[in-house]
Amino acid sequence: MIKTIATTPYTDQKMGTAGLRKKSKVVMQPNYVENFMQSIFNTIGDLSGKVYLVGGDGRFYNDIAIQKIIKMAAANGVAKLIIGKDGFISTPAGSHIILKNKADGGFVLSASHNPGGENGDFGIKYANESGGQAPSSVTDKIYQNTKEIKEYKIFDAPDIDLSKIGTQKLGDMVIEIIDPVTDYVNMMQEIFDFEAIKKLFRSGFTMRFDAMNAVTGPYAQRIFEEILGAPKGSVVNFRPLPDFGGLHPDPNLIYAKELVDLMFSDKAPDFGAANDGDGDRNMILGKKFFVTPSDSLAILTDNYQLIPAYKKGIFGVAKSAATSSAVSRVAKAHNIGYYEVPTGWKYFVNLMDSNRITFCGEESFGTGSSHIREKDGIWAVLFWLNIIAVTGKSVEEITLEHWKKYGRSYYMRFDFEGISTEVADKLMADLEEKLPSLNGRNFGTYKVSKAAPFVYNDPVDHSSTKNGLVITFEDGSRIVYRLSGTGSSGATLRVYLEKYETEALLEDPLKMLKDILEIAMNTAEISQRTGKQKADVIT
Ligand code: VG1
Ligand code: CO
Repeated sequence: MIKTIATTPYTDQKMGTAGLRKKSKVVMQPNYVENFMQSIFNTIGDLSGKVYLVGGDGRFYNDIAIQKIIKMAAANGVAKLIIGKDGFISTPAGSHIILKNKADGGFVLSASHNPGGENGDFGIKYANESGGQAPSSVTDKIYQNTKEIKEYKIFDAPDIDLSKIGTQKLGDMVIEIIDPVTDYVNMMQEIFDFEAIKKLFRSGFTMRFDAMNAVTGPYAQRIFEEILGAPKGSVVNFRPLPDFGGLHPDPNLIYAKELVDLMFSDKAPDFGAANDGDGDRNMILGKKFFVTPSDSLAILTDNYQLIPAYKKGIFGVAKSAATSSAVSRVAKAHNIGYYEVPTGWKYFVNLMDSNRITFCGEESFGTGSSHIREKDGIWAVLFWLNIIAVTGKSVEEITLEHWKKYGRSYYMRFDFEGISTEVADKLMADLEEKLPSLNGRNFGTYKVSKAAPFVYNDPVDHSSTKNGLVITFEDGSRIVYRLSGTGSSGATLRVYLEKYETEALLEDPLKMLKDILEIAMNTAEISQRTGKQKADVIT
């Protein structure tokens, strides 16, 4: 019943910032998923006794890819698969299942915040036994394997029914179908003060959670409406759809438009939040008020004592280099460890495993803690609700008080999308060459204090990673340039800007960052090289 099928390699199966991410049509090519999965299995080696989690965000091709993975796992000698009912699991819930069951890893079928559907994107995130995504040292080996693969193994059997919770077998492999929501909900109840949040809703507090027709709908309905008592209808777009109902499930001011329009209208509820396709990103809004993810990380960290699971104390905190410096000031005030890593959650995993950090976050709407090894959208929403419940303050009040205490890092990100890879690579290479000559140079009132690539030396495994180019000015303002590693075609240049202010706390970020934006555009010759006068997406 086990078939060995001859295949030829694809040359593009390299994992990026967070797994393999491609156009759905690319993944639908013959043997594409099979080659990739076999390469992972080959890289792991002996699979006897091994247990893996499998599930996805429900996007187009989830159902087909998952059946291939199940049959290949059985053929390759995997002992057991734990699978979310109907093939669904959010990225954070998946990480939790891996840790809780001491599994050897997992596969989350998602292209995260990228659009779905036949003309959208598909992806596979590969986690190892840490519960976090495999490090580059491993993904490099897998990529090597994909370039040499000659055959794969697959079980010749009918599709497995994923709709019933319980245990079944395929050959010698055990398949356990689980409710993907229950364990996750229990974990959240252990972390946060649910009683305080229930009381908050009983007092008339209102919220809107937009699941963007992606995986977190069932989690959000269970937690916010059924358990915490938010009015029915508080969770919208709660049904996971293969094409996300045409939405782009990226929770930011542009793509979560319906939510943003409501929150900036006179009908705004007290609190608004959204998650991305696979449930690891979050956006936090108050009435007519938006909290940047960088500020959110700083505010959560500053308030850790209000949360039952953290009140006895936390280890340090980490952020990606591109994220604003806001949390660094909180770390200093609380006298806890502080780390800066390259973009991508996998770089936080060693820091969590070695008890160096408890919280971490990225400017790209990712926040989380060491309760799992992925960022966690619903966790961040509950953290905010818990703070609001205990302090009785609004999102805006909490944020303004934070700025008064610590100052404000005005922060924005500018994305230049759909650039040819050649142009983008050359822009970065030329800019890197130019950096040393910028040291000490004046741009108007801004003086460069340091211009260099960002290099991270992991204190745990001693690997070294270069990611992005950073220009720092004497007043602490910064420009970070890097190329996206999650796109499915062409290149996206991301330009991250920040400026620190202690007096003018209520200005328009674009106005505050206008001069730095001009310096960033000119220094990298963005318009000349890309033909774009302005960014395609600004967040
Ligand atoms: C983007 C973000 C990064 C995030 C990654 C995965 O990567 O910038 O911060 O970790 O997406 O997010 P890039 O390389 O395109 O900038 V998601 O929600 O996969 O899981
Ligand atoms: Co995601």
